[in-house]
Amino acid sequence: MTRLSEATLAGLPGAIERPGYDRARVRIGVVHLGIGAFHRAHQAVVFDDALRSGDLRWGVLGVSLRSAGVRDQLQPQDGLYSVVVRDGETEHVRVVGAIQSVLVAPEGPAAVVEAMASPEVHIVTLTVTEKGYRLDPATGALIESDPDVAADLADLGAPRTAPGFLVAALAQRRRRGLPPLTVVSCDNLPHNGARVRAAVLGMAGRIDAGLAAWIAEEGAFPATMVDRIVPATTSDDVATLTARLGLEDRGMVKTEPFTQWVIEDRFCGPRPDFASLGVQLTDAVAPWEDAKLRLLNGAHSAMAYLGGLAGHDFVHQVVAVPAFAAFVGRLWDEAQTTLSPPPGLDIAAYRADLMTRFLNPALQHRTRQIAMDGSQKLPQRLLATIADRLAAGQGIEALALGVAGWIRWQAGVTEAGETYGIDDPMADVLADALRGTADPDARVRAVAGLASLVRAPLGTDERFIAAVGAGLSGIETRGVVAALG
Ligand code: NAI
Ligand code: CS2
Repeated sequence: MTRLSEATLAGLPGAIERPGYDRARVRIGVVHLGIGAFHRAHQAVVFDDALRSGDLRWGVLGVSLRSAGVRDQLQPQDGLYSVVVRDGETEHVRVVGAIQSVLVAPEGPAAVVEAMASPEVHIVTLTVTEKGYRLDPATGALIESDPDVAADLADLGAPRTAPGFLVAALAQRRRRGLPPLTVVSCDNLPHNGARVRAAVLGMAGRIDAGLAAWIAEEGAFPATMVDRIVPATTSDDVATLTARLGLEDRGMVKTEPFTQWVIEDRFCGPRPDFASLGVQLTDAVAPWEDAKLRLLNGAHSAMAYLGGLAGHDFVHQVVAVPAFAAFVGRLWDEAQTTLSPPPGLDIAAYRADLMTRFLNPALQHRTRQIAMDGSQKLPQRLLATIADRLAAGQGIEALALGVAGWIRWQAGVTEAGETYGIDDPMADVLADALRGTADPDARVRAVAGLASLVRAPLGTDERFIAAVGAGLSGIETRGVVAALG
């Protein structure tokens, strides 16, 4: 099948949106680490809008730190790919041209460092997943026992980790008398700017104190809140789009109409006119971040485990069940008392919008995809909320049931007997902790005792252990749906 490319772009059906600017004149101003689906549906679309506005400084060089998949999807397509926006029965397709090329870091780490050290590059964005920063989920410290972190600390000549590439590139820029970079984490982490800054300074400080001081003084690591539901693309998605375009686009992504990007107004160099592109610049990202991570992502994770165990493959199927929708409402009732909503955010309206987004059947958002990396997600999505509720002497029944669902998920078998793998960097640690536990209380204490997962003092709070234990006991003895209450 003929692929989407510069040569075939003009032949697309008329209704398909095209880049609309001369891609040959685009300069690369952004390097993105972690060229996955979310970047292509979110940040790259904003940079594409900047290019459409006539500011041709904002082309993107994508980098995968791990595999060649996306490079092999996009290179034959000259970097072009479709963003397929689905909302119920409606669909809109836009071909994005912002990504100029993709590098696969393990094939040539030096080329990635050189690209990041280019005088025309001012911004590095990242979506390397919560685990990609190599930080302890509970403490936020660099995991120096991580083999790749240890290798980077020993020799930055061929970096392996996101912090390693950032430090190597910043060192190269400093040697060449260039300004540092604005490093923009777009991962679902609280205080993501401070976290990536800590990872970079932690590594730089171990290598060259002067470099670390320069980065700390001159660099910028703005916090962000990012939001757009972007499920993993399936082969059926590609086939359906091929039928519509008459061309094959293996780099396509599917998403929803909603998109939001809130960025701390802290840059150390040039940037697009974000405000004109619908991006919210602020000096207070945390209230936006807390609301999104605790309401959207907290509900997502609780539904992924409880809904997945009950046999639901997709988010829209979970919330279509009244008992689950009511449970999500109770979880939000608990979570929202811990929030300080930013000006302009009406929590009741936000909750209603979230439920509408969850109910969108066209997204086909797999509960299994959300369930992955729970050890990296639950600290900010459920555990921090629980800690705040307990500190205020408030109940945590729904939140605790979400955690109980995650513990039960570790068994690797649904209530119908379907088995699945546990996709989590702490899967073995959790399996070892749970092995041989005799009852729900023992299972909860085994998990609560993992200091790199459950920050003190929550791990020894008997209220936490009792509430999660009650939830787990309900799931194990009465089943998920009955345990929902
Ligand atoms: P994806 O699976 O399409 O891409 C993940 C990217 O992260 C890949 O490039 C992969 O190579 C890289 N990666 C994974 N582990 C890594 C590691 N240890 N070190 C370096 N790179 C690593 O996933 P997608 O959908 O692009 O999501 C990525 C991240 O974006 C999420 O983890 C989340 O933090 C954020 N996000 C995702 C949303 C979504 O709906 N998909 C929405 C909002 C935020
Ligand atoms: C999801 C998020 O996979 C997951 O963990 O909860 O990727 C979610 O789709 C986004 O945060 C929505 O903005």
